[in-house]
Amino acid sequence: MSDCIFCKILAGEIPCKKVYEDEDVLAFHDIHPLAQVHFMLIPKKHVESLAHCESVDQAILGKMLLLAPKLAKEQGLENGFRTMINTGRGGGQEVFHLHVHVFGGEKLPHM
Ligand code: IU
Repeated sequence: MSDCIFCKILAGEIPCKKVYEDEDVLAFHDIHPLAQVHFMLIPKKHVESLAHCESVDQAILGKMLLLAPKLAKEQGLENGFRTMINTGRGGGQEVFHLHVHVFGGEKLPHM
């Protein structure tokens, strides 16, 4: 998707602070962190949102969720972390390329 900011990050056209990369997934620190540690996992395949995922995307969704605790631990989040997937404008999504937020560090407020 030529006008997608995360596809541009994937293409190396926009720099990012990389956390992890493999053939399917990229993880990088959020440019406007909302917690001491705040990074995102995105699929390399452009999928607009969780609501646009289909059964063919099951493996990549599972992969991102299984990577989240591993990467969180590597980022020093030994005591836990929070994941968030904003979906659609009503869900607060601003970048329309599926992403899983991971937050942690200081104790997060309950919500
Ligand atoms: P949201 O779930 O769509 O609201 O989250 C998008 C996030 O992408 C948001 O936290 C931004 O700070 C973040 N982000 C980024 O890390 N790098 C960018 O170039 C842009 C947004 I644009």
